[in-house]
Amino acid sequence: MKKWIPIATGLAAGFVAATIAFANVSPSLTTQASNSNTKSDAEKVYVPYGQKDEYYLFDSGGHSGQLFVYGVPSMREIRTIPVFSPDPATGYGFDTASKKMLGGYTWGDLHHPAISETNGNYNGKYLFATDVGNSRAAVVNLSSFTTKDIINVPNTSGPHCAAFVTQNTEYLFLPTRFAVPLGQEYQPLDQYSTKYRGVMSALTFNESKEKLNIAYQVALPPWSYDLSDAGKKSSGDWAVLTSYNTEEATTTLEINASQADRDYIVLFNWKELAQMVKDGKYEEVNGQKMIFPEKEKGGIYLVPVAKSPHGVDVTPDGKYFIASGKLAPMMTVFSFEKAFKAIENKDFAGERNGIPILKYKSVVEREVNPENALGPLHTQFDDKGYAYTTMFISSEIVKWNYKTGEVLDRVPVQYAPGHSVAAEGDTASPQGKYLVSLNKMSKDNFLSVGPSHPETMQLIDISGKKMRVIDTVPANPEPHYAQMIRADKIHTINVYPKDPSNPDAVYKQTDTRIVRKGNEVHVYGTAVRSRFTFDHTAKRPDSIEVNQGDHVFIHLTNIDFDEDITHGFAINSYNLNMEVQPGQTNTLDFIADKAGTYPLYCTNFCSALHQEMTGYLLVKPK
Ligand code: CUK
Ligand code: CUA
Repeated sequence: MKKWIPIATGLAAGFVAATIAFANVSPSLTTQASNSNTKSDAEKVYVPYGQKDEYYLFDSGGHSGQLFVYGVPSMREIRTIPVFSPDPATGYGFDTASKKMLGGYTWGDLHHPAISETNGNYNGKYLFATDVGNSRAAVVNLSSFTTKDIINVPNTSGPHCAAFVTQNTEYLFLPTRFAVPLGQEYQPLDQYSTKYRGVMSALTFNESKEKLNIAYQVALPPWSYDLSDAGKKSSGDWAVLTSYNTEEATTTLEINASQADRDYIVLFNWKELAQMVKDGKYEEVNGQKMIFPEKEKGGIYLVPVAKSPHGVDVTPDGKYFIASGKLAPMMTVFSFEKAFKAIENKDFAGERNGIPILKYKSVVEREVNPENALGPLHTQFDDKGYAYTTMFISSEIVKWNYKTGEVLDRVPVQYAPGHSVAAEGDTASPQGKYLVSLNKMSKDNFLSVGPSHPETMQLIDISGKKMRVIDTVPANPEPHYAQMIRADKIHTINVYPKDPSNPDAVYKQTDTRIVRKGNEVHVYGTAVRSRFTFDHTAKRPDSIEVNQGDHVFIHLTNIDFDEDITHGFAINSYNLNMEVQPGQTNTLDFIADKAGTYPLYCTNFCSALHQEMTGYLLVKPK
């Protein structure tokens, strides 16, 4: 049993209550140690050689811009999927298609992954994600674990809370964390309340084209919109998001955005909003269809909530939404049914910016306030109807019954959990079994690597009455949200199928050729163990000769239709690398601006003769 010495110092600097909270949490460690179990913790996380994990965990890479894939329960990292930032190892952001997709950005901040859903359950086909850093959204194909499309979302700044999808992936909503003037034009901050907006965007996904589209946007008041979730079943047409800084402060938000006792949950009916757009009740703003709630009524309501909330999560039965207090030490359970009734009866307590405010009392179901639990952020669910809420400040997970408010168990985590993720824990059918706590600060869990410690993920067995931490692993910065899906729901391809319609693809060495069009040179080549062929008629088929200043396109097809035989392609001193997976065609284009002789080689070890898989790029001086 590990012995934890809580280190309050610095961890929750500024939170006076931190020490008290730790003092409260510590005794339960003893309870955990004496919680005898037939299987040891080591056995529970051990996946024997030759066997596979039961779940995939897709973990947000935060400000790395990437997505990390783990297996659960082994907690082994299997793959990094580059999404919003380049990845030199796979050549993502180097090859022509992914470079275009990244649009010149070399950084992203991926907070929330969301797996596509059918009837409120993960279908394992796609994963969506948003970039808070550069206001983008992306879609990852889960048959190849590759990013297929990235879209820039205008009129918005820092789409944080999403991606969250509706129960049949009709929409993907991106509410914004920062309010900005529409189109991000210059406006003095003194004009904040009148000229700034917090825009929420509704995106659709065209599966056959694997393309994201912006369907419409809503110009919400200039507040910060934080987390959000879509309804399920009886609340399936609705979605909720939390707001803060309804004070509309423009400086020192730490103090000024926490003045008012209440902020709001935004409750909206996305079907009604879509109908409004159909009926032309919108204005065109920078090419987008923008609904202005102060001009067109309907579809959006405000629910008062304890100040500066963070997460809001819909229960698996779709009946309630739970707001986590962040600053208020409680979880507030709201009833959709009550909200619908209040809307029907027009039982409003006024409005803000034209949006009706529902009465807190007419929507709230209960407030749950576990003793000394501080900083509730996010809630997940299991298969038995229990909720699990992360407590950032008191560093624990609280298990509770959202139908009765009864607190059932608490387990300390090390330290400061943001989100947690349970197996399919935000769907209509959570699996129970496992919960992973995504911790912001590890504090001495691992060998020292200097002043900044790695983050951690802690695997918690939630199958029994008592939660039990069974493993702790280091995590790359920075786990925000994650999604855990049953492994048998993911169907990956073994090789890329031949695509006769792709003009860049060459499937036979005898079809390889180099075509010149003015100063553009197109190389249609193949890679196969263990040689490149760029022009089969040439004296040296594995070398390319161009003139200085030529725009060179290398279209390379991996004709090893054999699982896991991936080739790479790099040109020495040209700062270029790309990858071609089995059966895949990929293009790299560059200006041959440096004259000289440059070896080219395969970067991915592919056979015993991998070292021999080389050639030359000869650039003839002008
Ligand atoms: S946020 Cu990071 S802890 Cu981006 Cu989901 Cu709450
Ligand atoms: Cu091909 Cu190494």
